[in-house]
Amino acid sequence: MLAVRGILHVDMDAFFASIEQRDHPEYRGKPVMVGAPPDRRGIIATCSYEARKFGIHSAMPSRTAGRLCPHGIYLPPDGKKYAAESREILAILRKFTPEVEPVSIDEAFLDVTASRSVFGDAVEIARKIKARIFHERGLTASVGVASNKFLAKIASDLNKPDGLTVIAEEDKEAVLAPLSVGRLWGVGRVTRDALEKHGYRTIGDLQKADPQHLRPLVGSRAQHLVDLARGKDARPVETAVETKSIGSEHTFETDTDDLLLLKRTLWGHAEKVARELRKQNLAARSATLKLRYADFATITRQTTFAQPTQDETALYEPLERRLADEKIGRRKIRLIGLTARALEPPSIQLDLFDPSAEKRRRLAQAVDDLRAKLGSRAIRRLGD
Ligand code: TTP
Ligand code: MG
Repeated sequence: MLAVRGILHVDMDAFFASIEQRDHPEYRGKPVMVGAPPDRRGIIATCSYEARKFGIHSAMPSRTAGRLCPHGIYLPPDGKKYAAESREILAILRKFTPEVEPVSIDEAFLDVTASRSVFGDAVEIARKIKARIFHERGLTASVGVASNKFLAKIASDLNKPDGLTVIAEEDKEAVLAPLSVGRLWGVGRVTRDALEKHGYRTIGDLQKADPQHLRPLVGSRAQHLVDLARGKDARPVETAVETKSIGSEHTFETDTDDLLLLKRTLWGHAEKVARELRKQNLAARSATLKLRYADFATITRQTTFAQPTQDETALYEPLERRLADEKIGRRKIRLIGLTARALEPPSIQLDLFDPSAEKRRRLAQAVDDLRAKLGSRAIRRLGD
């Protein structure tokens, strides 16, 4: 028999509000609403758990919230800050497996089936993820652990905030049974009303149902819904990379034809981009060199790597050759840039075939960690 999959669902607690409480200690322990102000039209995006005791929730009109909790703290959303936080959290998740599927700004699925031999069983990995998010980002997450996506998502919601909930294979039907049919994927208000009208109120009611009897209500989805109700869901975690490219560029104070200066600047870009790739745990399949001449004419030159890389030397060398091909000297350069493209989670297996790449990766990671601790000027690698 195939081993049971290890699927995690990670969902941050009161995400926008928790970030504000982290950044403003004076808001901690208090009802915090993020969204439109209480005296204006508009809604609350989310609120802290302290505010939920007043009956406030996401998508509630701000004026209603204002009546329920007049002395609460009302803050405008800072979308940029939340998106940046989301990327930091995803980077932590990708340390445990490349199989990460971001679902929204504060939630993701992970398939840790193959990571278990490295990090411990799925529950242990869930614990480690929660601890890292807490220590590195100062935020709490709720994590669900199960054998598939549907169950993991149900699980992460069962003990919020700061929860870690496991749904074991042998318990899955019993855990699902009391929940409303509205919790099943694909069951919106209309389908739920139709099901309830015919006596299917809980998931337990559907577990016993004959798909033939459901067909008039939900059509071709009948069998699928009964499977879900019984905790069966074969959908894979779909790895997607939302960052399309990572780049760095520099405009010189005065236009230059100094090849050494151009190369040194390009190396600086390669270092910066490689560091960001490692931070986001991504590797590039290709990279481009961008040159803008004094007359603003702009060219790009692309290189494709034999293997996806997050290594500065690998990024730099082919582009240095492209730069040399450009016969700098006839026209001066105004800007030079380097962009890593076609990003994907690095393949651990591929690295194993090239031990020197893996060694360089580890050295680079160690340098990054030290730099983060000591400040970027504190340590320089040979050749910097
Ligand atoms: P959720 O995960 O639904 O909510 P949450 O993280 O605030 O709280 P919980 O502990 O229950 O998970 O959504 C994540 C973020 O998305 C949330 O912080 C704000 C934003 N959001 C909206 O802007 N509008 C909405 O209607 C919802 C539901 C969320
Ligand atoms: Mg959340």
